[in-house]
Amino acid sequence: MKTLDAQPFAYSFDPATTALIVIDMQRDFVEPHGFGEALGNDVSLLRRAIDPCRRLLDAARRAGLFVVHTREGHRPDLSNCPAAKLTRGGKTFIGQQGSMGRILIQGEPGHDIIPELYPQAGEPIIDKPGKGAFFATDLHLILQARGIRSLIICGVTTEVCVQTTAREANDRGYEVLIPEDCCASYFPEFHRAALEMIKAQGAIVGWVSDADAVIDALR
Ligand code: C5J
Repeated sequence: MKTLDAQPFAYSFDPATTALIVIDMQRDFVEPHGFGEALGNDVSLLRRAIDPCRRLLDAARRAGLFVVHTREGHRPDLSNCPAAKLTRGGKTFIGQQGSMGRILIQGEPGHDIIPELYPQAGEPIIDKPGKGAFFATDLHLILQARGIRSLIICGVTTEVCVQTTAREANDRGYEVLIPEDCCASYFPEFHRAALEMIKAQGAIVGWVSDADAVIDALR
């Protein structure tokens, strides 16, 4: 077992039954001209998570952790994009042509994971139509088949896909740890509030730590 300082109290995990889940580190969210920017966001705010994520990813790979990546997106014919999501806010961005291809559409350049965190051979990529990585995917089956019981969850954005996935994971019986500097939001106050909610009430959803503490524990 490895133990590290975390909030609200120390967190212990067994690397053999722990997976690192990297949520939606896609060009559409992190780079200009994608989905994030189409929604009016300053995507540069998300880039603070890239270096801590890369260091954590390297450490996880060295330690032999099971690594899983996710991508949010939809089929080219939009058949798995509910109308409520397509027209949210009265405007349609998903499926529109942008400079990185059609926005949030599987197979387009913008849908791909950023080069800094690109998956290696053998690391599953979960394509998800929703915010949570467990909804309408085979993530739970894949983790169960590997005997995974704890998840280290990082990626973007903190209060949307990271938090939704953490809540889904908690309800399925996984221990959840979030390294705060490995997540980011277009709204820094939402980042802070989401992490407060996760670790409140004695880790009601999970624990919060940072990249250095997890990397040290993995050494
Ligand atoms: C959003 C995500 N924010 N990956 N997706 O729409 O957090």
